[in-house]
Amino acid sequence: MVSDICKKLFRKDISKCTDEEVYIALLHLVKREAKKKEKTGKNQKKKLYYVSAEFLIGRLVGNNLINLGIYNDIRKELRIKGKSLANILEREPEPSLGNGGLGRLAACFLDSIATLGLPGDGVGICYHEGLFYQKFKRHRQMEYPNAWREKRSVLGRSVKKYPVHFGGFTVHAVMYDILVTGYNNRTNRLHLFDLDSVDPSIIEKGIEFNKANIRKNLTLFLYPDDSDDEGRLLRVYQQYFMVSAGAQLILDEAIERGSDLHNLADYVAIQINDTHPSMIIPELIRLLTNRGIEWDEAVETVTNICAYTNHTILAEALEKWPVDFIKKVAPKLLPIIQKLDKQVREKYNDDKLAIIDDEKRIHMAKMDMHFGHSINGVAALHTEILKNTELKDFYDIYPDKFNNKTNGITFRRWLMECNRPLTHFLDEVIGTGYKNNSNDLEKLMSHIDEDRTLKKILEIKRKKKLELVYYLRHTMHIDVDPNSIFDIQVKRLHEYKRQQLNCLYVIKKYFEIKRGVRPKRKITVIFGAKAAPAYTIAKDIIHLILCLQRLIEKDKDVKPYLQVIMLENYNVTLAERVIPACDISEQISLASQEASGTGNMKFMLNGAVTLGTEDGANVEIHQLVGDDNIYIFGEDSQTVIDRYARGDYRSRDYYEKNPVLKECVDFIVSKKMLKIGDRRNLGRLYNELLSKDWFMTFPDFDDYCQVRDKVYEDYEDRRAWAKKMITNIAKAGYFSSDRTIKQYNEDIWHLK
Ligand code: 26Q
Repeated sequence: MVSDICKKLFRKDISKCTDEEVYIALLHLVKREAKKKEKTGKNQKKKLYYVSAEFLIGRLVGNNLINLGIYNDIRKELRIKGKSLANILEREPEPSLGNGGLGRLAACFLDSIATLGLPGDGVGICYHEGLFYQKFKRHRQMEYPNAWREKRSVLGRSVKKYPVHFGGFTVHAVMYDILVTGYNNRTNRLHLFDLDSVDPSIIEKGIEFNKANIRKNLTLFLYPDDSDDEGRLLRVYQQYFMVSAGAQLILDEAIERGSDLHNLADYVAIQINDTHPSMIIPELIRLLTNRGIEWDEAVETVTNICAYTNHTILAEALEKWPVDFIKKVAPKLLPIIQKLDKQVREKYNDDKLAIIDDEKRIHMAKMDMHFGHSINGVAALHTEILKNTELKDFYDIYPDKFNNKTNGITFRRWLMECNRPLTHFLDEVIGTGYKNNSNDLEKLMSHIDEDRTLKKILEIKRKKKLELVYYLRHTMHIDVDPNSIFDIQVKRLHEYKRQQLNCLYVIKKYFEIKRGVRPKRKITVIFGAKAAPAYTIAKDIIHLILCLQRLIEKDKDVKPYLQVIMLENYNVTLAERVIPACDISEQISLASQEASGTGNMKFMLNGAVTLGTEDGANVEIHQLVGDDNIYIFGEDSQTVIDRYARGDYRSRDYYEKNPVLKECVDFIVSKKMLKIGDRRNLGRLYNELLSKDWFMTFPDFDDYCQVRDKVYEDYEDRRAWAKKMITNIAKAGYFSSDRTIKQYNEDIWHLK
């Protein structure tokens, strides 16, 4: 198949083609085959639009080959011609069009929507540069542009263009499409909007650029911060650009499918991925009233179409835009939002429920909750916290709108693509049914006492560890002992995720080893994380990790027993290498703070055992695998929530009462550390922990250390450990995003 395309494109036999040429041929092949599975036309009535500022899709060619069912054939075809498919796929740049969990979830959802054969497209922004490329220099994070678009890529320019009216000027959004293949099923699309006038030459040092020139910078960067203030206005421009073009597309397509706009809710469902696309609500009301629909009817229709997902309880992530921003960016929306606010105030006469507060800020989530028909959290605990605490006022007036949709992951990428040995083994032992019905993984439980199965599962883990060792050796020039325990924490860097707690344990181990108390087996602690460029403490934590890495590497006494690695530029591609090689999955957020987590699910599916708090989806993992197959530590969410409410946490009290903890914390600013690192960074982090420790690492420290030591002890009983691995894999079926999407469809979208 590829051979024919090579002949046509390059007029030579595939064996004479370069890898680059074969890659181009694969792009052609994938697009051609995917298009054959598109279902357009009038026979489909209702369609879903998943609107999101982020789609962290990762590399697509290999994934498409799997979903199209031709991966093995192509691999064989290439092998006969002396080509390695795996090597060729390495050539693809990763589209990193997201920050982390929320963006990756959107990508998993598109895969599942197509796999279930549902009509549903993504709508987003075609950033030129994905999330910044991270490098380490002098033990610090440096940020660089991360271009991913090439002349020939998975991206295709469409003929569709939509005007977007900003205050004072109009631009034209151009639509680009990426084909989204379902596994043995239909093809949908991801529509990404771009602006022709955007100009990459305005990029200055690193990822700095002129934030004022909207025509030149609008879609240049994925705005990388979940925390800082700079560029907030640009972010609002991006959001309005996306939803205005998206809303026009949605209406056009609905009319094409036969809607007269009065019955739009029978033709369209919109899922609003956190508050980033919330302006689609007033924008749709605007467009409908412009086209002759009465105000009340327009509001009711839009309410019936839109549904909102909340991904976080962190106050700083709940978007509140100043009225002046909207006046500047989308002046036509302001009167609409004001009218909606007035309606809410008249009905409820309660400031807490109002959309616009007394500081003239627009609460996007509040608009979503009043003028959408569904509000969902992303894991059982998260939804309960929303109902009882964060969004309680809204739960009181709209109890029926609230529902939970525990997150999931696509098994195509996070098992079949990234762990082929495990996939083959499962095929052999339980058949291939689990690929369409993930609950079939449970069948593995009936093999849990077989020596062969236990041996095999350990072998597969070893193989994936060796692959990672090889990769780290050849790309990052790091030597890792494959016989060591791989203890891994990879995720965005954020204080609430508590990479700093992991560091405190590392320091404690370091002291023990120095004193001659050595672990039975070497421990390799692996981190991977990007910090928002303006998030100072997060960057200080990266500095701490890199300093520890260096310190231990240079210490002859400690090095044989302990290694710390901070992976550079952690992204989806690297995740696919790291996760299958993991023994212990660190999911140690402060209870109540991690809405769900999805990395936890990916690790579990690949046979890692979780060391975690009762937070997010960890709670559900715990329930599924039982006490013997997960390691839980720390205070529970209610204790944490109550302590926040009392406001009486004083980290210094813990520090003063606990000499072991004190020794570890003090080490951050010890002579040894200051010889490697910078006093400003390490001192700031030390002070932050002592004077604030907002995410309460100290109260969990003792328990964490004890439980983590127990994990290492248990690891030595290889047979018992293999059973834990098997149980985790067998119970991971629940976390397929196919299940999540079925639930969204049954409860919210109602697509046929
Ligand atoms: C908001 C305002 C201004 C600038 C940036 C932002 C912003 C950007 C990104 C706020 C939040 C995000 C991303 C949030 C996110 O990734 N949340 C994660 O979502 C996952 C999928 O549901 C969950 O599993 C994680 O627990 C949650 O942290």
